[in-house]
Amino acid sequence: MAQKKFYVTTPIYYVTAKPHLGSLYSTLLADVLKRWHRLKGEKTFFLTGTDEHGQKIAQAAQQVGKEPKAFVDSFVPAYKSAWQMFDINYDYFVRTTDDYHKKGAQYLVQQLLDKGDIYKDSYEGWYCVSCETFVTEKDAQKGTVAPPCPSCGRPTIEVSEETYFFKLSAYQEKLLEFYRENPNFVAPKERMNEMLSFVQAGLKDLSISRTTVQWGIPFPNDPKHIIYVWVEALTNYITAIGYGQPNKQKEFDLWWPADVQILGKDIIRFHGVFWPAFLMAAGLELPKRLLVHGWIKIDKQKMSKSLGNVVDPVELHARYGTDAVRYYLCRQMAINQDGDFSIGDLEQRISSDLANDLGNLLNRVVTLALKNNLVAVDAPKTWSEASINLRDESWNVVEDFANHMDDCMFHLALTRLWEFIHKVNAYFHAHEPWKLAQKDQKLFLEVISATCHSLRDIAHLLWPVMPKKMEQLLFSLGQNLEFNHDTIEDLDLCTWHHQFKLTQIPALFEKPEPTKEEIMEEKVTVPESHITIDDVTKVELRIGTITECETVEKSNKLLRMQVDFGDLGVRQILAGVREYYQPADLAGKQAVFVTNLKPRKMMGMESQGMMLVTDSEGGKKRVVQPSEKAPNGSRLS
Ligand code: ME8
Repeated sequence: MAQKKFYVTTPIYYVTAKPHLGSLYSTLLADVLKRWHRLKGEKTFFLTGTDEHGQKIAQAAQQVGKEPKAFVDSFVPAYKSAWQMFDINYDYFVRTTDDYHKKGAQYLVQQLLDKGDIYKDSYEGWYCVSCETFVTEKDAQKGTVAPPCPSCGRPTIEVSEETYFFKLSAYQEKLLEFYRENPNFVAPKERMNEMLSFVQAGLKDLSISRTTVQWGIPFPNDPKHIIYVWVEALTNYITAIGYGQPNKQKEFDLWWPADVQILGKDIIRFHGVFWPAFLMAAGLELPKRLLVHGWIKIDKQKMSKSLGNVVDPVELHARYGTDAVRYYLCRQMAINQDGDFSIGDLEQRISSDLANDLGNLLNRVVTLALKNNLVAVDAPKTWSEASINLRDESWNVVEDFANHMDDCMFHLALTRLWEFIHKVNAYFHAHEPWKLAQKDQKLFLEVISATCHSLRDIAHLLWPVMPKKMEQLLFSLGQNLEFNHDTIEDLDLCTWHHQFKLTQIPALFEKPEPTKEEIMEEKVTVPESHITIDDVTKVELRIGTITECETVEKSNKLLRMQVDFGDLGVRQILAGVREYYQPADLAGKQAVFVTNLKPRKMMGMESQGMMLVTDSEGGKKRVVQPSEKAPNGSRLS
């Protein structure tokens, strides 16, 4: 069977500033996808780059008194070094000022001219320089002279110029037919619907050249015009792999069409409507899938260069390192939704998911084995029922994980994998292998081997997200990640017959040191003895269902719970009841919580509420529960 190919792209970024967390996010998703397909044995190609022409760049350059080319040149190294810092393993970096790109873009426009899909007329209307968009009458706010841009809200400018139009309206039906036949063309579904309604509302012909802007690629046979920046920018996805270059036809045929094109929801119209129409007109295949992700927000606002609220990936890297940030972005942000960036969440993920759940497990198994002089761990010939159950679970996990990854639902894949990591921890602890070492050598060896096998599977699956750390983990087990395989089956996951040669390595993940403010937060405040009714109504008491409950590493007091508050969402709450309850006693139960308490840090983790308990006989604390089941999130009064 011929090796499958996988071609993934990111948007090409406007180089008016250094990259920020939003640009890192799209680029990281492409890297994770590339690595996932590489892991499955496919031949992969990952393209990213920079969008360097147009009025926006020309204006930004002029403001700092630079020539546009010198201006863009000054930013490109910052992109390349940020991507390197985060182990972004792109195959090619396209710049739209590159010569082959200029020729390829002109070639595409020539195809549309030859087809008779372009005509000359004049454009009178508004233009948003920041989005490089013609704001049509349909989009404009009625009655405003120069309406704000419907996408970014900035003021538009009035434009009146001779222009070439592309007959976009002629493609309306063809596009609708294509969407109907390819319902998964855009993921997630909500975005597909958004695009459908835009096209159904009627498409107008699109202006595709400018005469009042010079910084761009000359229009074929009419250099007074430059090609509209979006037309040539979109073309990067094909020029970078050889389009318009006769000596690169084979390369182009190998990679095109793209398998996944990643973009943020701001630019879906360009990718989901204009781009397919250009490709149809040029007689080229359409990309197989557009993956449209939501915004990373700061304080509920989109993070963007122009709002000046951007998080610098370089600073995050300096404090938390490559893989922790990669993991956080993939796990915390649901791809189909906007997500708020928070240092608290990032640190909590590092402490609990990475350092506690994963790093400690590796450290414990290796330390314990080596302490008992077990360096080479052979797989036992027969396994006990508990180990077989764990192995069977690893089969399920690999299947579920693969389905989520193929679906580009990274957060779901990781959530599923962490359920397994919790199970491996539970298996390890339940066997108390530190006692077995003296009592039952055979079972001791079995527990060490089963844990190592589980860790081997976990490390392979996690490699696309945290490549360096997972290579270190595998090294500690005496395993290598080899890339001479053709299918995921060749990786021999979940087949528990491997031998491990253990080496102690430094802790995989360090818990972040709490900052001064966090230490202050942990202090208990003493309540005043009398309060007024206003004070009482200030306290929001609600019913929630504990959907997950688990112990907290190194704490003999705390239990960590996920609590469902209905419309308020699911929150993490820590409660000091471990002495009185096992996690299983509370999972699935309803209880009463204070839900408007300022989030507090405990053992480096954030608690987003407080569970009410009462004293009972023998000084035992008991959870306060409603006498009958109440809707999640309902308020007590
Ligand atoms: O639009 N959250 O470039 P651009 C998540 N040059 N992703 C974000 C983000 C945020 N807060 N902010 C930006 C352009 N992005 C054009 C693209 S492609 C042919 C031309 C990401 O520098 C997201 O992918 O404004 C968004 O679509 C892209 O950066 C916009 O980058």
